[in-house]
Amino acid sequence: MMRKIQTAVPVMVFFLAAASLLHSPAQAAVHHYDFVLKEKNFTRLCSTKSMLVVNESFPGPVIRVQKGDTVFINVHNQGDYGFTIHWHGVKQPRNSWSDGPEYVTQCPIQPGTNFTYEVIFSKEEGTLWWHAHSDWSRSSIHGAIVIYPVNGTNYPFPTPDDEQIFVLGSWYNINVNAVVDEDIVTGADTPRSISYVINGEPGDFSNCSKESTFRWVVDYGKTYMVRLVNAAMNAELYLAIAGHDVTVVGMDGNYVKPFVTGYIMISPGQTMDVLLTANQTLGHYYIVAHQYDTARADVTDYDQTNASAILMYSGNYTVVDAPAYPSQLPGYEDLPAADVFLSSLRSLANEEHPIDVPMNITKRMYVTVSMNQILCPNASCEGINGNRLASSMNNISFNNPDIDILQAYYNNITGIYTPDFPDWPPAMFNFTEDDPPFNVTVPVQATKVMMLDYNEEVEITFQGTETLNASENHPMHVHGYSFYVIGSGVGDFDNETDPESYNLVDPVELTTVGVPKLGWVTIRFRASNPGVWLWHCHLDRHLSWGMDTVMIVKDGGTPETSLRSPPPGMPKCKVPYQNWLRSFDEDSDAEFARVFRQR
Ligand SMILES: *[C@@H]1O[C@H](CO)[C@@H](O)[C@H](O)[C@H]1NC(C)=O
Ligand SMILES: *[C@@H]1O[C@H](CO)[C@@H](O)[C@H](O)[C@H]1NC(C)=O
Ligand SMILES: *[C@@H]1O[C@H](CO)[C@@H](O)[C@H](O)[C@H]1NC(C)=O
Ligand SMILES: *[C@@H]1O[C@H](CO)[C@@H](O)[C@H](O)[C@H]1NC(C)=O
Ligand SMILES: *[C@@H]1O[C@H](CO)[C@@H](O)[C@H](O)[C@H]1NC(C)=O
Ligand SMILES: *[C@@H]1O[C@H](CO)[C@@H](O)[C@H](O)[C@H]1NC(C)=O
Ligand SMILES: *[C@@H]1O[C@H](CO)[C@@H](O)[C@H](O)[C@H]1NC(C)=O
Ligand SMILES: *[C@@H]1O[C@H](CO)[C@@H](O)[C@H](O)[C@H]1NC(C)=O
Ligand SMILES: *[C@@H]1O[C@H](CO)[C@@H](O)[C@H](O)[C@H]1NC(C)=O
Ligand SMILES: *[C@@H]1O[C@H](CO)[C@@H](O)[C@H](O)[C@H]1NC(C)=O
Ligand SMILES: *[C@@H]1O[C@H](CO)[C@@H](O)[C@H](O)[C@H]1NC(C)=O
Ligand SMILES: *[C@@H]1O[C@H](CO)[C@@H](O)[C@H](O)[C@H]1NC(C)=O
Ligand SMILES: [Cu+2]
Repeated sequence: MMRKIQTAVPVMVFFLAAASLLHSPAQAAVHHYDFVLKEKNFTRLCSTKSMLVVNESFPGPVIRVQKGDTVFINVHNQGDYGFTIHWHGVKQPRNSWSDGPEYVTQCPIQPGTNFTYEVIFSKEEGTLWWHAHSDWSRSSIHGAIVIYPVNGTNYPFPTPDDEQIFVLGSWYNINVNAVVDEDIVTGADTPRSISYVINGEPGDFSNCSKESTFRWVVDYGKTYMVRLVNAAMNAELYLAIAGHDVTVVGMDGNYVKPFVTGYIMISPGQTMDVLLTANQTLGHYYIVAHQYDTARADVTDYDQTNASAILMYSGNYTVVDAPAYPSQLPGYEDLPAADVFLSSLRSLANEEHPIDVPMNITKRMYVTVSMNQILCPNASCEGINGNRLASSMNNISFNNPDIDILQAYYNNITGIYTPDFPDWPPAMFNFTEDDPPFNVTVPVQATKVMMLDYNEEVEITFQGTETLNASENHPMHVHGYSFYVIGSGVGDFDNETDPESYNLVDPVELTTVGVPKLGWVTIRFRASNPGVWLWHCHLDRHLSWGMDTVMIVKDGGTPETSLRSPPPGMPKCKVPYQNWLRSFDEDSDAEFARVFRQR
C-alpha cells in the first residue's frame, strides 16, 4: 500500500517516510535462528519413547520478535523422515513459499537436508506458534512465538511485570505417525492421546509424573501476561487457575476487549493472552487443563486426563495442604460454559486498534463441514459400517496432490488441482437434523481449490452438519490471513434472518474459529494476500480425513500485489503422497461422483 502511494504521489513520500519512523516499518529487525531436528528419548507416564523434536526440547524453542520483524529460520532435518514447519497465524505477505503445509505450499524437508524459512511478520502482535505441518508430526514438533509491540508503542493495557508461556499439548505412548499412517490405510479411527500436557508435562494427577510437574513461581503483587497455546492434536481445552481469575486481552495475535473470567476455552490452533494478578494468599495453586468435548454424549472414551501445573508464590511461608484445585473449571461436556466464554470475545475497535470489516461483499460462500464415510466393498475397511472414515467441506474430501499446489500454480502445471471448489453445498438438506440420509454421508474425493481475485471481499458461512450422527465443533483455521467473526448461531443458517444478528461493530479477529456443533459461524476478510493458502479443520484427524481445501488468491496486477518468486532450495517432491483414498475403490467413487453431479 505504501509503495503504491510512493510511486503515484511523490508529495506523500516525505510525510509517509517521516510517519514510518514512528511505526514498525522503520524499526523492523531481521533475526536468524537455527532449528535442529533430531530424535530424542522422552519419559512420560512411566514409559520412554523417541520423538522427533527441535533442539532436543518438547515443546520446542520460543521465537521472540517485535511486530513487523522478519525471521530466517534454517531448519535442519537430522531425523529419519521428512516434515515441514508452519508459522501459525503469521500472515507472510506474498510469501506462501515459507508457509509450510505439505503438498500445499511445499514438499517435505528430506532427512539430511535443510531449508530456510523466511517468516515475515506484519500486523500480528501477541502470541502465535509454530508447528510441523506434515502427517501428525506436530504432536512433538511445536513451540511458541512471542511478538512484542515495536519500540515506542505499548500494550493497550498496563505493561505486565513479567510473562509466562503455557503450551498445551497431547501425549501419546505410541509412534504417532506410524499408527496414523496405518489407520489411513485401513480406514480406522485415529489414536487418542493418553494425556494432555502443560509445557510438556502431564502433572500431578498422572502416574510417574509428580516429580516433573511444571512449576511457575510468581511474586505477590505482580501482574503477569500468560501466553497460552493450544497445541493439542484433537481437542478443545478448558483451563483454569485455582483462586485466580484472569483477564483475556488477546487472541491469535490480535488484541481483544479485556474481560475477566475464571476459566478459558481454547480451540486447537488458537493462542490466547491473559493477564493474571498474583494477589491471593501465599501458597500453591493448581493450573488445570482438560478436554472440552462436543461429540456425542454416549462417546466417552476421549482423553479425560486433567493436565496440571502449579502456580507457587515466592516467599517464606509454610505450605500445609495440597495445592488448591480450580473449582471453576467447567466439566468436559459443559457446552454453555464455552458459549459464555466465546460470547465475550470482541475486538478493541478503537482509534489505536481499528477494525476493517469488509462491507462490500463480492464473494459469498456457504460451506458445510461434515464427517463422512467412503464405501468399501464387503465392508472391508475398519471405520464406521466397515467403511473408511472421511471428512469434507461442501462434500469435497480433499485429496493431497503428488506435488505441492503452490508449485503447480506458480509454474502453470496442469493436472494437479482443479479451480472449482463449490461456493455452495452440492445438496441442500436439513444439515442439523438427526440421522441425515445415507446418500449425504459419502463425499466426493478431489483436489478442488477456491480461486479468489485480489482484494475480493469475502464472506464465508461455515455450517456444521450431523452426518453420521457425528457433529462436533470444528476449529477452522486459515493460513495467510486473519478474519472477523461476525456471527454464529445454532441450527441451519438462515440467509434472510441470521445476517440481522451480525456484529459489524467490534467482531473478534481470529485465524481459527470454532464452527459450533449443529450450528454455523460467519466470517469476513479481504483477499489482499496473493498466494496459495490452506483452509482446514485444526483437529488433525479431520485434516487427515480431508476436511480442508486450498484458497488461491490471484495477483493484483503490480509487483507489490503479486506472489513473490520462490526462495532458493525449495525441497523437491521426491515421495509422492500415498493417496490411499484416491486409489481405493474407483468404482464406488465414480458412482457417487455421478450421483452428486446429478443433483
Ligand atoms: C528497541 O529497544 C530495545 C530495548 O530498549 C533495543 O535493544 C533495540 O535495539 C530497539 N530496537 C530498535 C529497532 O530500535
Ligand atoms: C538450536 O540448536 C542449534 C545447534 O545446537 C543452535 O545453534 C541454535 O541456536 C538453537 N536454536 C534455538 C532457537 O535455540
Ligand atoms: C532411546 O532409548 C532406547 C532404549 O534405551 C535406545 O535404544 C535408543 O538409542 C534411544 N534413542 C535415542 C534417540 O537416544
Ligand atoms: C542449509 O544450511 C546452510 C548452512 O548451514 C546454508 O548455507 C544453506 O543456505 C541452507 N540451505 C537452505 C536451502 O536453506
Ligand atoms: C496409574 O497406574 C495404575 C496401575 O497401572 C492404573 O491402574 C491407573 O489407572 C493409572 N492412573 C492413571 C491416572 O493413569
Ligand atoms: C486481585 O487482582 C484482580 C485483578 O486486578 C482484582 O480484580 C481482584 O479484586 C484482586 N483481588 C484481591 C484480593 O486483591
Ligand atoms: C522463614 O520463616 C521462618 C519462620 O518464621 C524462619 O525461621 C526462617 O528463618 C525464614 N527463612 C528465611 C529464608 O527467611
Ligand atoms: C463494491 O464492489 C463493487 C464490485 O467490485 C464496486 O463496483 C463498487 O464500487 C463497490 N462499492 C463500494 C461502496 O466500495
Ligand atoms: C504461467 O502463466 C501465466 C499466465 O499465462 C504467465 O504469465 C506466467 O509467466 C506463466 N508462468 C510460468 C512459470 O510459465
Ligand atoms: C437422498 O435420498 C432421499 C430419499 O431417500 C432423496 O429425497 C434425496 O433427494 C437424496 N439426496 C441426495 C443429496 O441425493
Ligand atoms: C431440521 O432439523 C432440526 C432437528 O431435528 C429441527 O429442529 C428443524 O426444525 C429442522 N429444520 C427444518 C427446516 O426442517
Ligand atoms: C439463500 O438460501 C437459499 C436456499 O436456502 C438460496 O436459494 C438463495 O440463493 C440464498 N440467497 C442468497 C442471497 O445467498
Ligand atoms: Cu473438524
